[in-house]
Amino acid sequence: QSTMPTTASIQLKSSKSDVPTGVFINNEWRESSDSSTFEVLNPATGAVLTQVAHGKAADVDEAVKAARKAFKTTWGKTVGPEERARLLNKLADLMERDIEVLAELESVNGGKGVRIAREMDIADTIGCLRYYAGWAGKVAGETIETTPKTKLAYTLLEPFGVCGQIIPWNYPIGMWGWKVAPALAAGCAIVMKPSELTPLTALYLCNLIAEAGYPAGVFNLVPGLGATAGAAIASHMDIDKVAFTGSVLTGRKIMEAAAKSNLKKVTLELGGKSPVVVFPSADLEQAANWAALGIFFNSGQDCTAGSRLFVHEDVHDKFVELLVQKAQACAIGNPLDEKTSFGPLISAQQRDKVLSYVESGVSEGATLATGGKKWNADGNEGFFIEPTVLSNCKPSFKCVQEEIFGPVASVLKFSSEEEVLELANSSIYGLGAGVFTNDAKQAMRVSGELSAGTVWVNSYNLLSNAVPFGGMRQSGMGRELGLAGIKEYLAVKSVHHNLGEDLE
Ligand code: TXE
Repeated sequence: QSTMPTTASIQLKSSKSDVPTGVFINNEWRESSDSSTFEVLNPATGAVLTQVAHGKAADVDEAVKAARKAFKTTWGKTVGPEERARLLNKLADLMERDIEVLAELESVNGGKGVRIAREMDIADTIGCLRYYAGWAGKVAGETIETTPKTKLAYTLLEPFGVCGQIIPWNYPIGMWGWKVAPALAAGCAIVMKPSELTPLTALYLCNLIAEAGYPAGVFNLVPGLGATAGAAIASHMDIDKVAFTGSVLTGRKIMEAAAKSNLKKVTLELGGKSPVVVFPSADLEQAANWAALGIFFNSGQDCTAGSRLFVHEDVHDKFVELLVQKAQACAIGNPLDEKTSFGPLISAQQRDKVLSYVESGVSEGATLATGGKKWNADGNEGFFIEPTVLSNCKPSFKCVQEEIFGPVASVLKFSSEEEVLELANSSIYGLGAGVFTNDAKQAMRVSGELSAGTVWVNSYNLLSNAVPFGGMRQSGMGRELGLAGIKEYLAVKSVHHNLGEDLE
């Protein structure tokens, strides 16, 4: 716990990058209030990358004051929608300029294949900033007829105010973008806490926010732990809304803290145990490709991971054979290698949790069709595990019921549409679902019956910045992306305007 340097020099592929490691308030860097720090690791090697400032309640408090001031003065008073759009586009341009550093940093800290980080995570985030730049000033209220000639009623959509945003480690830049873009387009001010496991790209992006020309205090970043900085955001009396992505357990704590403090508005994007249903008429090769993407993309650390695979008995054995092939073909390796698409899990703890689910599946009677072990190249200490398929699973197994958040597909056999719908929908979660069939009527029927925030037909895990995303039941509340996403940052104000009725 030595005195914190304000930047760290991080070794990337062929050069080093200076990354700020402090608390970002009012477009300036500072140490945390008690000068404490926490360690950040490279999950592919287990090596310490740097120390980062450990923000506490006092830092969150300072950040909220800065955000409130910006909201009351510059940002909330004099900066109009066209300027908000220009700034978002400018920020997108700066991300594009620095895309290589960002991609390598995301790869080194998050364990993602660098090409995936560049072409998907970051490219999509740049798109998200531009998409919401387009909405700034275009989400309007309505005029409502009440009493003809004498009264006019209308609604205004006003920025919610100071928003807390707490994000996870599985898509550090992606979740940054989903939170920042709609909030800034709407005119809110932000106090964000990145995951303690992956703060580096969020820290780097602060400098781009200042360079883009955002007024001081519009965006503030307090790196820290959940129990310290995170809890302080959730229970702060002067934060108007908190947006969270992460586990159900933590989502519950955030709602509770919001309820016990100032009843701030809460939006939650939580976990999932998403079903993927393969009917006999499906193109099996395609179904296996998408299903493999659904469970192995991002090494399975994906809230919509298609982790419960229901396969019709007529095609079951063939499908499992194909899925095993796809699992074994995953490009596992050093994330900084352009070819790598399957990196390590984020931490030793996460890896051990995933392995314990594999063990429990096997002990309950599942067949380990492939994978299930740690994977280490050249004796490195990274947190890799092999892509894994557990077949012959039963609905009661723990590996079928609980979110694993790793590259483990649990395959179950079914015989009728009615039976599989019942099984697919019996989960506390309702985030994603997939259906593979070449029968168009069946596709309509089943996608209508699957209870999830997003249903994919003959594909999986495809997202668009223009299409709302979010969960049902314990997968969360509220929506991100699309028009629905910006509306979560706008409050409806109704104005009754009296034009002529006088009281006697
Ligand atoms: O998540 P947490 P963890 C699931 C996944 C994973 C499990 C545990 O199943 O195995 O969660 O991961 C902050 N008040 N998902 O422990 O705790 C924390 O600092 C306020 C699914 O890493 O939910 C981080 O910034 N904030 C998920 C963020 O919450 C708190 C993505 C997420 O961490 C807090 C990640 C508190 N009391 C994990 N405690 C998805 N839906 O994509 C922690 N945090």
